[in-house]
Amino acid sequence: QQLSDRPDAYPTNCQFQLHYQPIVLLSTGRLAGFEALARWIHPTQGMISPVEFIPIAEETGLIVPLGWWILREACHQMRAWQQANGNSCNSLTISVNLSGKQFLQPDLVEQIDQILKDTGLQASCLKLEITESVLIENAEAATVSLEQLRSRQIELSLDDFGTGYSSLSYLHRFPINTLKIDRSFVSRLRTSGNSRQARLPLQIVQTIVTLAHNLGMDVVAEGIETPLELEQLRLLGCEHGQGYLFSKPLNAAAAEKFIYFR
Ligand code: G
Ligand code: G
Ligand code: MN
Ligand code: NA
Repeated sequence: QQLSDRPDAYPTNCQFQLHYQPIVLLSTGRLAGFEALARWIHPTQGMISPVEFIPIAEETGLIVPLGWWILREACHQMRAWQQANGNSCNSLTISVNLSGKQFLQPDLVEQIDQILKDTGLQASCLKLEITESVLIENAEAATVSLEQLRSRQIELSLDDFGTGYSSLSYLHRFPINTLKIDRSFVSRLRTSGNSRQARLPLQIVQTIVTLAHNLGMDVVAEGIETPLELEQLRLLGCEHGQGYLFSKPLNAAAAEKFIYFR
């Protein structure tokens, strides 16, 4: 048995932790789920951002066992929250980022099946976040894997939308449920005024939302920081959002409180 199959085989001084950022329904502000975000708590350097260690883990291949540990931990945590709440929050989703290398593993679907089985989490509560570049560079294989995941009712999100190739010709081929608008587009909504230039950010987001809806996808806006951004996104019909306006990523104990007061 591989180490990646056995989280209990990790030392208790494991330096990785997951934080959880709430994703809310913009119309009501209610909690829809969380995005799991990895943190490396280094004994001397303190918290190291995934922006630093994920690329290194990718290069060394460590992302694969680390990625399975992250997925297992996130599924286990969500199932534990559901059980602790008498299953009243069974419709909450847990979103987990998959790196390109992890997504392209030949045993991807088997690993995910095993993790769902072991943790007891319903497939429809799991949402996998994949970036568009991974899908576009590996379109054939990606389509097969995505379809296998969808046939299990696992949800699929396209992460950081708008920052990569945004190959519109490919987008309709992938069975994606949710499009996540990158926070760079959301933060540009902060500019105000009525000039053509000032309205451009709003029009870009509107175009993305319309595109997603026409393809049967719902939309999560990332990085919402101000009430003005929230209001504009609501008016544009964007269903879900996450960002510091609602909450920063929280450790498990703090995230659990968010469930109680949802
Ligand atoms: O959480 P922020 O907290 O700094 O995350 C920064 C970036 O790291 C994001 O682009 C996010 O997608 C990525 N990231 C965070 N956690 C994970 C993870 O568990 N796996 C992968 N592949 N990427 C992650
Ligand atoms: O997967 P991804 O690239 O989308 O990861 C989300 C990243 O965005 C994480 O690093 C998270 O800490 C960060 N983040 C979440 N909400 C906000 C926000 O409101 N503002 C900013 N600047 N960053 C955010
Ligand atoms: Mn993400
Ligand atoms: Na993103």
